[in-house]
Amino acid sequence: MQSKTAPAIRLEDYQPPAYRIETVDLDIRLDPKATIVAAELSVVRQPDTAGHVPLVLDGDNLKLLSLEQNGKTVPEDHYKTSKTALELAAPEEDRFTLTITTEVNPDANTQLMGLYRSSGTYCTQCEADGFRRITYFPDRPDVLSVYTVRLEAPKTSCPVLLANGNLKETGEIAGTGNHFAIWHDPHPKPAYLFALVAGDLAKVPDSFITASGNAVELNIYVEHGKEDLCDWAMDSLKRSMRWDEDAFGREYDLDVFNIVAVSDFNMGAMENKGLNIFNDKYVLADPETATDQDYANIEAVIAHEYFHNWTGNRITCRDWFQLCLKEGLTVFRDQEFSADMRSRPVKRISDVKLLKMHQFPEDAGPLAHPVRPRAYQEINNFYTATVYEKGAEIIRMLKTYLGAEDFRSGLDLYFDRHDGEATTIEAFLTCFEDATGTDLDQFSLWYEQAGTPLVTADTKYDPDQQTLTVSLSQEIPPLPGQKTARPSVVPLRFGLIGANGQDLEISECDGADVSGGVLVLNKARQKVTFKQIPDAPVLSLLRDFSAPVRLTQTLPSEDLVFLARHDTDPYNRWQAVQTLATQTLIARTEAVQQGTSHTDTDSLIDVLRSIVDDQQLDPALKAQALTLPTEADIAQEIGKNVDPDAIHKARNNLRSDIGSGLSQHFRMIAEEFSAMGKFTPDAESAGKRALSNRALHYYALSGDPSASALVSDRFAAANNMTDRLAALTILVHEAMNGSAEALAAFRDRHQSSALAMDKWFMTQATAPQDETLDAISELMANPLYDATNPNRVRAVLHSFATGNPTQFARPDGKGFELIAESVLEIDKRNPQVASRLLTSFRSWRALEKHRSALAESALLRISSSEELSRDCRDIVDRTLQ
Ligand code: B3K
Ligand code: ZN
Repeated sequence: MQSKTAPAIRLEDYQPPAYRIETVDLDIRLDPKATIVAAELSVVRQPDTAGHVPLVLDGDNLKLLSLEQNGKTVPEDHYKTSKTALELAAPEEDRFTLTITTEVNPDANTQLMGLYRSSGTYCTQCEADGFRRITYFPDRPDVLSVYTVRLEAPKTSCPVLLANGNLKETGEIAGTGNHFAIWHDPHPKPAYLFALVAGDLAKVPDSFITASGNAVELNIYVEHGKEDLCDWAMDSLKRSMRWDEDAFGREYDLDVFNIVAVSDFNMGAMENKGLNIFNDKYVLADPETATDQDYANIEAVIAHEYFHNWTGNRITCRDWFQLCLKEGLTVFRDQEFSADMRSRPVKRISDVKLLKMHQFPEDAGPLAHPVRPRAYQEINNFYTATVYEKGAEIIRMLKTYLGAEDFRSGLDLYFDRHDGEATTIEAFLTCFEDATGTDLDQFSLWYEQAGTPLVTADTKYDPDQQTLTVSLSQEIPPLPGQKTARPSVVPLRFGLIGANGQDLEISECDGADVSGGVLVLNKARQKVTFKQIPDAPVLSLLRDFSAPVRLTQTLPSEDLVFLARHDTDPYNRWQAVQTLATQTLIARTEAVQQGTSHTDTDSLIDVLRSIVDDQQLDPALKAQALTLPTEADIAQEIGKNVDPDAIHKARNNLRSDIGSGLSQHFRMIAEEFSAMGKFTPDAESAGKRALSNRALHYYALSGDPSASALVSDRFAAANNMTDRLAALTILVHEAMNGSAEALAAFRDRHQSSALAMDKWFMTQATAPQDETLDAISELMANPLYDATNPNRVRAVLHSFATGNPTQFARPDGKGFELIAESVLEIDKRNPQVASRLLTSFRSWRALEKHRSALAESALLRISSSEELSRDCRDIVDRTLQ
């Protein structure tokens, strides 16, 4: 527990390990309260280690039972243990065997790091530093070892015994009721990829033949009775395996690939070699309990963990500062996979929405950090949107900048050159430099500089010269502790659109490389002149969101309307609608604050009408275009002195105006799709449901007296969770007649499914009414709520703090107090879940004075606790700094 800030770990202090561990032989006898772990390590001193230094092994909360070196008990004066380490006096030999026996208590492990039990099943989580809670070990990603694991447990309670790699042997131990399994993983790996699972689980088997003809056994393990919920996950796994062969030439490399779904898990899933462990939320699905979004998430997370087999496992990180090496690249790969499986533009829009919702505020607030941080207090706090999502954007920019073919050659070289290694961002970029001859020095600034660059673009057309001049600039707004940022390489995909809506051919241009429709901005200020342009075109810039920047472009609103109607780039067409809506919402927020009447919205409604009427447009895209920026998006745009109530009011008014302005359109769409028949989870059907439910929501706000009955009917008639939850959300969030009955009906129908009930919790926790705060206390007292389960905590508290801006930032301070109290309470058991919840305060300084003072006092209350975990101490200190 930390009452003061601990010294930071710094990238510049990196030292290679003094000892390597070639092989690890684990013999684990499982017991709920006293599991015995015997670890035999073959230790090798590194030749370049200066002199003989002690061997320091990490440990956390371990009970040491015995320690032997080359089969002999180590005398007590040859080693010492502390809370965090075992230090063995400098050994004489260059190679020796160390046998360590420790005892751990899985049932007492509430942190869900190391070895713990979830609903009676033993499972592990070792990334980033959980292995040290199982045995003493150099728990760092650059120590790679070959593991052999023997597991022993009672056969009746633990018929399933799993570890990484291939199964070598199984057997029974006569007279004990115990059985054992021996697993061997031939691929050297760091300790964070170790995993074991033991319990009474059902197996859903399948198989896959790799491109080279190797047969791979695939299994998904779940609680008994949930076998039927695994079809989609298995299908996603097989598609991921094939796709990685086709798109990146990467094949699977073991005889078996196991996935286990557990119900208590701190995050989404974990890529342990050959034995992925998942939060069951990202495995289990059927139409009755999972939404279209759940199906899409399962597909993406299954793919993500599978893709780590190459980007993360075969090639791992030298140290945790390089986390984005595996995470950014793997997110990019899973995004591309989903784009190929679904609609590419819709996938891109939803990825960018998530980036702007999570990463942009992080990058603009006190928790901002470079994609490759230079220092950390607690590495588990760096599994952030910046490392993951901005990290993926950097990879995408690299591809845009180099072109698809050169990108692929660089990546092939990376796989070839670094297979089996723990490496760095520099080594990764060098592969692209070597493969293509491009200097990536300036490009590499993306990894070093925190903050979202602000790009401005100003266009001037000269009819006499027939030129279009674009004046561009880039800068990163100042961040505490960061030197003035240097201009980076910003690839801006663009088009010049003529009056007929078609892109112009570009024949001549000065001031930038614009080949392949990408304008490369690499100076602080840059003037680009397009020549031989007979009529003034409209510049469509940052197409496909080709760089993670904020773009300010001086476009008259008629040009925005033009782009919203005609841009051939679906992302920018969507963005134009968003920009129009944002401008309207900001003006309306100001009007609410000043008590004046609000601005005209006819042009926005006309644009939305043309989108609804466009027969060519994919329903999923229409649904995206009809979705207004969230209240959090608007707050972010406003940036300071934020009044969440004014934003809420302004957005509600606009939604009602759109609803009544287009009520007949919405009614028609809602009715047209309501009889879609049998549920299928494909992207096309999901898109139709999204549009239908969006239309239903607007129609509910139209003021039409029949709307409420239509929503209630939809709720009652829904044959799938997507439609049922959409109708429930409308009823509850709009406080409509029938909402209490619908909530009761939902609970009665779904109370046996914890994952479905999370949606019930979340719907109520995000209801924007004042009563929600009391409702939350009731939800937390509900027998179906479990404060020790991370999914339940996220469904109630996290969704309240991040998805209910007016109630979280209530002017009486009770929303902040609820979350502060909860953080302190959860922190005692599970610091990772607590510190994640605590990050919901990150934008507190942008709030108006009264609310920011309330947030500050809630934060100070957390900070004054003497008992804080390192995880929460780190976040609260940075949030307040
Ligand atoms: N690598 C894990 C995340 C581990 C989080 C540790 N606090 C899941 C993933 O990114 O695939
Ligand atoms: Zn990952």
